[in-house]
Amino acid sequence: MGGSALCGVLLLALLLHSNLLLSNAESIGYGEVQETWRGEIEQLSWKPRAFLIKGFLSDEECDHIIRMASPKMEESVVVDSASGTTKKSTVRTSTGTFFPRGHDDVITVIEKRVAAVTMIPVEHQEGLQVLHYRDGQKYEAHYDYFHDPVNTRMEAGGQRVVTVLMYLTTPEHGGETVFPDAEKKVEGPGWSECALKGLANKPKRGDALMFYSLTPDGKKDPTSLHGSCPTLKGDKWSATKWIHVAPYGVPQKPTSPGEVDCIDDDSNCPSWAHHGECDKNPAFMHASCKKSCKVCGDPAKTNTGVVIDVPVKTA
Ligand SMILES: O=C(O)CCC(=O)C(=O)O
Repeated sequence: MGGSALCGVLLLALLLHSNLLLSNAESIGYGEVQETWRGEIEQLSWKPRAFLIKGFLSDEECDHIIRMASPKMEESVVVDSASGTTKKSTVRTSTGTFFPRGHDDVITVIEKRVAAVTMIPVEHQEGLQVLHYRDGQKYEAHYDYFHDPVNTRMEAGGQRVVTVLMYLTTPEHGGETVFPDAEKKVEGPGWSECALKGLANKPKRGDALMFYSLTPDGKKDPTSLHGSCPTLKGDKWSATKWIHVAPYGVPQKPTSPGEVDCIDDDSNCPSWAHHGECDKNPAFMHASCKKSCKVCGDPAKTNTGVVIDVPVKTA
């Protein structure tokens, strides 16, 4: 075979190979992953299983999330293990807000990218939690997996398996995400005192930290204990995706024939309604949690025109 013919064959093989990669990427998840994002992933630790994904978000995506979140920020809450409901806590002093899955086009694209890197369908993701820390604000070490039976119900997605923590800004000092019980620790200059107590990662705008809360055999991984060190200089903004072992937010079935139009689309609606989300976030809640918000049968209240949670599709 002549040189140019050989080149042609090699080129064809390369094209076929890249098409194969593309079609694999498009079919990840129950829905479609239309973009073919490629990035650099650095393995940070085996215990916990933690990876740094460099350049996961663009500057425009970081700015979009901060711009959307800024007017909605409130004092952060944590989940109460005994009841499974949320409560204010001193362990988390940041402010925060939350966007339901599929909130807008930018968030939808990011969710598909999270599905691609975790290889877990979008339908297993919770909404997007956005946090803002400054002036020493922190999040004490905690586990992302649940300890209570309420939040681990299979209808609620079961246990959280993996977290993708995206950094939207680069604080000047502090604000590291720290794993105090990891098998190795960071050392050397440049880390805050808190970060030196464990394995730590410095927030860098656009990067994402992916770590598993469960071991490969499905057990809770105690080395996934983590927190946010105090942000000592500058501002830290982060956006978190918690991903469950099963689809999260599966539509609830009506309880009687008379309730056909009066249902909650998400098993978390009663808890959200209990915490005042019907008033704080009416556009989403009146569309998705009609039963819990008691807005059934009033088209003025239910036809909000907002993008609501991505419906669960079967494979
Ligand atoms: O912002 C951080 O570095 C930690 C956030 C966190 O622990 C969480 O969202 O579960």
